[in-house]
Amino acid sequence: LSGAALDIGGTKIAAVRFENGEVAERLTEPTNRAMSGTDLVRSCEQLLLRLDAEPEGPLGVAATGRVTNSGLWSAVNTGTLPNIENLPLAEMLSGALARPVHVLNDAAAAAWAEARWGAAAEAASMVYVTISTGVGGGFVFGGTLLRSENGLAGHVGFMSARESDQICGCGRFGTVESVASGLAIAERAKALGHPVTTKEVFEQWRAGTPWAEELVHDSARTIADLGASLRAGLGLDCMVLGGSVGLSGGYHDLVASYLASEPSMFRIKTAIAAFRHDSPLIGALLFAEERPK
Ligand code: ADP
Ligand code: BMX
Repeated sequence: LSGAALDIGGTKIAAVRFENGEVAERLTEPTNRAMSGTDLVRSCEQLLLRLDAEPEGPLGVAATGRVTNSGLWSAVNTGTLPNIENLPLAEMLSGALARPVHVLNDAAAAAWAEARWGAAAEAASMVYVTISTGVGGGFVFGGTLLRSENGLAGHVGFMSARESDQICGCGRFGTVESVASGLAIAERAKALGHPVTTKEVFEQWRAGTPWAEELVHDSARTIADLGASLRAGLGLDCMVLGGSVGLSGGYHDLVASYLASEPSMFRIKTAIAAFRHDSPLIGALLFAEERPK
């Protein structure tokens, strides 16, 4: 794998140049969620030009939000990214950088990397779930990445969760994202009188602090429940966890422990993303290079 990839997340943007499967260079910057869509794309262009002034070959892009078949990029949770609506992301980037650009949803891209080469390489069917700023998902069945015309396929973060009593930024009541995501964990901590980062909530959880334990357990139980529901609905073999919350030490084991209390039929096998934080980048570049139908 050689070439460039861009990952636009709700918290950070990463641009990486791969050479023979290794990371040759990485540039990151925080995502300015209040920026206009055009300015956000411009800042991505600047990052990519710093990475590679004379680029060759396709650029793979993994972006938070939905990407329609006609290439329009929109936030689903407009509470997270209020200014991203119907932006022709691939067209804008390919025009500015003079190279072919292929855009996928970030979790769909990560699913592709993990299903092809990573933790689910042996599985006939899989879901990748990122627990990050939001909660996203991507499905690969028998070597095919699930996609839909409206770009919504895979958005498991907007399915229902029994632990949530909140209106989600997507407009739905009681979603997985509104209880399990990094942003939700920090917001819930603040509401309990603890205005700390999600990482600090996790540190408090590891130190045995009861309020933090409740929040981390609610998140992990929700993801376990989601995995069991997806297995019931789709018969999936494997759920791969990624994102900074999903990869946080001890989180995967907690999800697995909640799944252990499900009837065996619904106990989906779980794994930690083999490519860790780089799954979306690797999947986006691989997909851009191969362009499977
Ligand atoms: P993005 O959503 O931009 O793809 P990440 O996967 O890094 O980025 O997820 C960002 C979320 O993860 C934020 O809510 C952040 O507070 C949280 N986070 C970052 N590091 C940790 C950590 N070590 N443990 C738990 N949560 C973390
Ligand atoms: C949200 C949604 C998904 C995305 C997921 C993870 C938006 C802006 N994003 O559910 O498209 O896959 O978050 O994204 O509506 P991340 O930024 O948390 O990595």
